[in-house]
Amino acid sequence: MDNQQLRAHILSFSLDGGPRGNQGYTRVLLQLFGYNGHGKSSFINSCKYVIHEEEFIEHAEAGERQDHGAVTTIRKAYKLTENITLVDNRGYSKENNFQRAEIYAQLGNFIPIGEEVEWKKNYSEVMDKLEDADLDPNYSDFIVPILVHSVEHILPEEEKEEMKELIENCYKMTGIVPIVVITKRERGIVKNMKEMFRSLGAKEIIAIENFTRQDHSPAQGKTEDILKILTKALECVTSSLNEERGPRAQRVQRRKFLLNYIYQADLEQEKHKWRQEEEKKEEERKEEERRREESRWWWKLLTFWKRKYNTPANA
Ligand SMILES: Nc1nc2c(ncn2[C@@H]2O[C@H](COP(=O)(O)OP(=O)(O)OP(=O)(O)O)[C@@H](O)[C@H]2O)c(=O)[nH]1
Ligand SMILES: [Mg+2]
Repeated sequence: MDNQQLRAHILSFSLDGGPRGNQGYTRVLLQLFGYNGHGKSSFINSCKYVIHEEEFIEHAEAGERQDHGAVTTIRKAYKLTENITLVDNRGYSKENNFQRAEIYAQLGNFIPIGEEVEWKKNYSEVMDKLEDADLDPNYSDFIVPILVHSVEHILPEEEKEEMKELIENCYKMTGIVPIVVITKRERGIVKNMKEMFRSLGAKEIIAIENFTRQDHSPAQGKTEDILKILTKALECVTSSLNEERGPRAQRVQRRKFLLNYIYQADLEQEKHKWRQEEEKKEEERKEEERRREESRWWWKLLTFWKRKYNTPANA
């Protein structure tokens, strides 16, 4: 298919086309996630540009912060077509387990769209947030996760295991292996990055160059890559809807996984605190021992000098 045909296919996509109908889903939600500054917001602008616009518009604010913090902090939805919406989730840097739980909650749509995402630090804070969101549960969004990763960020060995777990858990939360979008393709070796993600369990990996405020001159190749990602995402939806999905039962299953994850994160944090306290106590005990040893030493020295100089000369 050429770009025009791909565009037409995306614009006319409907959830009702399969043999089992839409199974209760009314829209496709493309959930973007990934590290801060890797190009999630730019990807949204690129999608809007290639689907609709004559001119480039920055719908989602994109940029870089001096302190490497997140530019996007509010979880926002951008309607792409009648049936497809993109969600710009809050990016992360080096997350702890509670931040991860919130990423999973964002991915599974357990956190309302349109709200500021503040990373929570403990069990009760995360649980409060989830319970508030559960007042109005959403069963009708078909979620396709899209992991956005810059080719510039080569993962150190210790982060690879975490990324693998993230990909696996993302599948558990959505039923779909995330599509990996490698951004800034001209700034690194795409082949190596693709191999790395494949070794971590990713199946669909597409490298792109986003349209940005600085560079948005029309380019067939760039447009095609972005249309390919959207087409891939819709293929996932179609093939998934050929199977029985059961949105409600799935949501219950995912909620269980999430609660268990938060519980484990809490246990981990408690263990970590306990270990830190034990280490502190051990340090204090050693310090006390050292002080006692020192004072014993001084006492011995004092006794020695006393004996030596207090002894009468004629004794
Ligand atoms: N050259 C190039 N620059 C890009 C590309 N994608 C994004 N950028 C630039 O990278 C910077 C960060 O992009 P954003 O889209 O704001 O990244 P983000 O993932 O939304 O970041 P947060 O909201 O902070 O999590 C911006 O200056 C973009 O112009 C790309 O494919 N190529
Ligand atoms: Mg952003």
